[in-house]
Amino acid sequence: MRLSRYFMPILKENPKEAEIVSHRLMLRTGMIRQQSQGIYSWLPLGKRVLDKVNAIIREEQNRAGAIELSMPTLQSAELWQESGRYEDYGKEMLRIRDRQDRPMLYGPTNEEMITDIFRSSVKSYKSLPLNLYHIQLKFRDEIRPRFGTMRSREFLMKDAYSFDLTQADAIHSYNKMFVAYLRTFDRLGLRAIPMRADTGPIGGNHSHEFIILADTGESEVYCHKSFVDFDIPSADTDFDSVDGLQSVFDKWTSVYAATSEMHDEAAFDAIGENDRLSARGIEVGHIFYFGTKYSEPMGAKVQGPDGKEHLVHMGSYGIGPTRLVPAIIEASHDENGIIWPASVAPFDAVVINMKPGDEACDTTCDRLYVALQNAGKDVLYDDTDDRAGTKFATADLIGVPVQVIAGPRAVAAGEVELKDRKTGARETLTIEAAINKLTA
Ligand code: P5A
Repeated sequence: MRLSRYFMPILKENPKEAEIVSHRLMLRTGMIRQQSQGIYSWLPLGKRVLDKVNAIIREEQNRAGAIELSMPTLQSAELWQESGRYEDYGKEMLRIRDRQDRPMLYGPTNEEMITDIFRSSVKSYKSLPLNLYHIQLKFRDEIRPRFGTMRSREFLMKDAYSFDLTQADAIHSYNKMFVAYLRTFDRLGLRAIPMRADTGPIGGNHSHEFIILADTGESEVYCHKSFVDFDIPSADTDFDSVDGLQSVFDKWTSVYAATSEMHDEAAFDAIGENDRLSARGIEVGHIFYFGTKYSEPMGAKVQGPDGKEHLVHMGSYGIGPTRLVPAIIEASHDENGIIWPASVAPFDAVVINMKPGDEACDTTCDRLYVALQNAGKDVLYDDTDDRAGTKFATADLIGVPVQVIAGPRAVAAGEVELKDRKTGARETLTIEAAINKLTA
C-alpha cells in the first residue's frame, strides 16, 4: 500500500476526550472514528488489525472443532419471550419495532437464536457434540460506554455455542474452548488469566473470564503470580482427548484467580505475600456452561442412545475482538506510539523513502516494495514528500514491527537500514540481504 494513496487520517494533537492510552492512540493513528456515543467506524488501518485478530480467533475456533455460521444482528422478540429473557434483560437491550409493529431487538447475544436453529434441525444424539460460532456485531446500551472500543455500545463478538447429550460431554466441550482461548490470546501476544467469574444475565454456575492484567482495566482481580510461567497448550493438542484437556484445565485452575464478584478473601490471604497479585484487568473473553437453561424453556431435545428424549446441555463462549485491539495496545506501546505484535500488525513492514524523486531512492524502494509483496508480506510504502522526521514519527506511531529506511547515502552504497520498532535496534544491510531477511 502506497501511503500517498492510502486513507490514514493521523491526528497531530492528542484527542482530549481519550482518557486511556489505547483510545488516544487508536484515534491519533486514524484507526477508528466515533459516529455516535459508543458507536465506531473502523477506518482502514484499524480494520486491518481487527481482521488479523479475527483470523487468529477463527483459526483457533476451527482447530477446536467449532463450525462457523452467520446469524443476523436483528432478532425477533418472540424468541426471547420463550426463554424468559425479554423482560429480564432490561435497558441494555435495544428494542425496535418494524413497520408491522412487530417487536424486534438488536441482539446483545445469541443463545436464543442458536437454540432455535438447533431445535429445528438436530434430532439425534448422533449429531453431537456440536459447536457453532459466528463473529458478528452486538448491541448493548451500556450505561457507561467508554475508552473507545474497549466498552462500546455496538461491538464485535465471537460467540460460540456448544450442544451435548450429557453434562460430562458438555464439560469436555467447555474444556475445548478453554484451551482454544489460551492459544488464541497467546497468539495475540497476550497473557490472559482464566478467573472464576459471575455469570450475570447469561446464567449457569460454571464460568471463567479471561483477563489481561492492565492498570487501566475495569475489573478488580486477585490471583497467584505463578500464572506467568504456565505453558500454553501446543498447536497439536488432541481436542478429542477428554483426560488431556481436563488436565490442562486442572493445571490452569489449580491456583487462586478470581474477579472481585467471586473473590474469597480467606483463600487469597492463604497465598504467601510474595506470590499474591491484586491488580486491575481487562476482560477479553468469557465462557459459560449453563446446562439446560435455554434448552428447557425452548424445547431443544435429542433422542439418546436409550431411545428417549433428552434436553441438550449447552454452553456459550465469547471473545470481544473490538475490545482486544485496544487491550493489545494497552499491553504493548511506548511514548512514541503502538508496538504491534507481528501476528496482528496492520503491515509487516514499512518502507520509508527518505527522498522521493531521487532516482536511486525510488528504484530501491520500488524493488523492496515489490519483492516483499511478492513474498506475501503486507507492506506500507511511505512515498509521501513529508519531512524525514514526520515519516519516522508516523512509522513509530502506527507501530509496524520493521522499518526499512532508504536514504540517498545508504542507497548509493547499495544499502538500506532496518529498524526494529520494539527494541529500536538498527542495522545496515545490502538491499539483497534486507529482502532475504524480511522474506525469510
Ligand atoms: C458468551 C457468548 C456473552 O455474551 N453469550 C455469547 C455470552 N458473554 S459476555 O461476557 O457478556 O460477552 C463476551 C465478551 O464480549 C466482549 N464485550 C464487549 N466488548 C466491547 N464492548 C462491550 N460493551 C462489551 N461487552 C462484552 C467482552 O470481551 C466479553 O468477554
